[in-house]
Formats: sequence, C-alpha cells, structure tokens
Amino acid sequence: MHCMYIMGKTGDKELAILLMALQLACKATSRACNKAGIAMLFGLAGEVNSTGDDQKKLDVLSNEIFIDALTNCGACSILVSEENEEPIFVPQEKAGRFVVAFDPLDGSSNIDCNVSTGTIFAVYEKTSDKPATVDDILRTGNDIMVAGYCMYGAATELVITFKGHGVHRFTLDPSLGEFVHIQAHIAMPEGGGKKIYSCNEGNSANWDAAIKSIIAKWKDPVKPYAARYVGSMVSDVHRTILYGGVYLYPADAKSPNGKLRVLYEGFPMAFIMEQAGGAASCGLFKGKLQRLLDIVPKTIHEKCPVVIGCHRDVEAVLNEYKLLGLA
Ligand code: AHM
Ligand code: MG
Repeated sequence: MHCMYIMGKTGDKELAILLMALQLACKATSRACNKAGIAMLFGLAGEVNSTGDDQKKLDVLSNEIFIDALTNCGACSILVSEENEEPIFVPQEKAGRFVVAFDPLDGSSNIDCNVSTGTIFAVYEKTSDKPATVDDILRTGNDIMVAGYCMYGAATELVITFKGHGVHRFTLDPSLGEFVHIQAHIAMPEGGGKKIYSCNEGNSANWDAAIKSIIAKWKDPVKPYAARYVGSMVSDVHRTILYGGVYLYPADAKSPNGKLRVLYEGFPMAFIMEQAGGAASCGLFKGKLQRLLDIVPKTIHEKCPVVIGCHRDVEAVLNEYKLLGLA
C-alpha cells in the first residue's frame, strides 16, 4: 500500500516501482524470519562478510532476496550491500535511475534467539544520465532521497521517509500480505520524550571521557534515565523515535570509527531521525564534532560513530565534549 501512497505524494512512477521491489523483499525476509526455526534457517552459513563478520544463513538468504528484487525491478543501477565486498552493478539493460545501499538483515547476533532484526536502506538518485559509477553512492547523507527500515519483530513494520514528505509507518498485515499505512508524519515526542539511553555499556572502559561522563550523569540517583538495549539497531532506533531518548554506538579506544557502517546503517537512520524531528551526530570524530549526514564516505563499507535521538539528549552529549574542553 505504501507504494500507492508514495505515488500519490510524489507522482514518481520509477520510485514507486523501486519501493514495490523493496517492500516485496521485506515481505520475503519477514516470512523467512518467521519460518526460520521450522525451515532450519538458524545458524552460520560458513562464510565471512565484507566487514569480517560470520554470515548467518538468514544474512545470506535475505541478501539474495534483496539483490534479486532490486536488480530485476528495472529502477536501480548500483547496489551496495553489507554482505558484498564490492558494489553490484546492475546490467545496463535492467538499469534505472536509483542507487541503493542496504543492510539486508541487521542485528545478526539476535537472529538465532528470535529477537527482532531488521533491514535498513538508503536510496539516492544517480547524478547524471551516464552509466552509474561508485561515486553515485559515495555522497553525503544529505543527498539521500528515500530512507527506511523494516523491523522483523512481534509484527513486521516498515518505516520510510522520502525527503520533504515526512516519516511514515506501515505494518504488514499477514492475512492480506500487504503493508498497511498506520501512522503518517511520525515525529519524536515533544521535549525529547522518555529519558532512555541505549548503548552497549560493555564497551564503556574504552569510551572517551565525554561519553563516560554523560552516561554517568544520566544515572542520576534521584531521576535516572532508563537503560534499554536490544542490540538490533532497527529496534533500538524504532523505540527511540516512538518513545524518545537516545541511541549511541560511539567511537572508542579500540574502534576509533565506531562499529556501524556509514552507508547502510548510519546515514539512513540519521536521515530518518532528522526527518522525524530528532538529531544525528557522530560525537567527536576525527578531531571535531560532526553532524552524521555531513560525512563524505570514501569507501563503501566505511564506519562512523553514531549518536542519534532527541535534541535534548544528542545536544547533552555534544555539550559534554565542550564542558570537558574536548571540542
Ligand atoms: P551487524 O550488522 O553485524 O548486525 O551489526 C550491527 C548491529 C546493530 O544492529 C547493533 O546496534 C549493533 O551491531 C550491536 O553491536 P554490539 O553487539 O557490539 O552491541
Ligand atoms: Mg548486518
């Protein structure tokens, strides 16, 4: 249903075809997640992906589903997937106007215990009529045209934003096999919403002084923030948008660029967060405080630190760097 909705809003038929392909791939991945136990789809596939992680069977299957849907829809020129070392060039006879970066199944560590996972994607328009090159995707996040994620949780939900048309929420109705539009123009709660911080605190010994200090402040003995961490970015960001608070995967002494990938994790989630009225930063990255969407990636699997959520909490993180004289 969302394709019709988007067609109605933008009148862009090729974009509607692309979104039709994306939603089909989300539905097929949702079905694979639902049936994983029965179909023996839990466990490792025996390969390692572009960033050196062990691939799960469902990582491989969902990646095939997305590549198949996107290369055959006629609307894409280049695909970048977390699971493929190199960009995928769509054959010229099937090539279209868009380039897409995606993580087909994010939250791999949660697959085998049936905790929610998700797909994350960002869509750009090619910069010229010539055949696309990798430069069509190595651009700032400000150039994103459409970003979205699909969460495979208690229900399958698709959240999508297309520049200037707000953030929209759809739930898969399994009996109909369709995404039903359930909420238009999602906005972060007024004033920042619930006081929740979400991060892997197991890494705290290696964080910089500002991150350590702001998290310590949020453990106020009288009015503490709540800590919530699923460990699947899609679920943690989804909760942050709907309830409020902040999600962080900061840089640390062991991983100076953080863990999350710019093109298919950082950028799309930052874009959605800003479109929903929130903020997205890297914190202190390469010597300065940086807005996440302003990064210009040089390689397709590059990483960046992520601090995204309501203005109240993202600005508290940035202020902490200033208070400590680090920025
Ligand atoms: P993945 O692409 O290997 O699944 O890693 C991305 C995930 C995010 O969804 C999540 O926020 C983060 O990695 C969790 O990492 P950690 O297990 O280090 O807390
Ligand atoms: Mg992943």
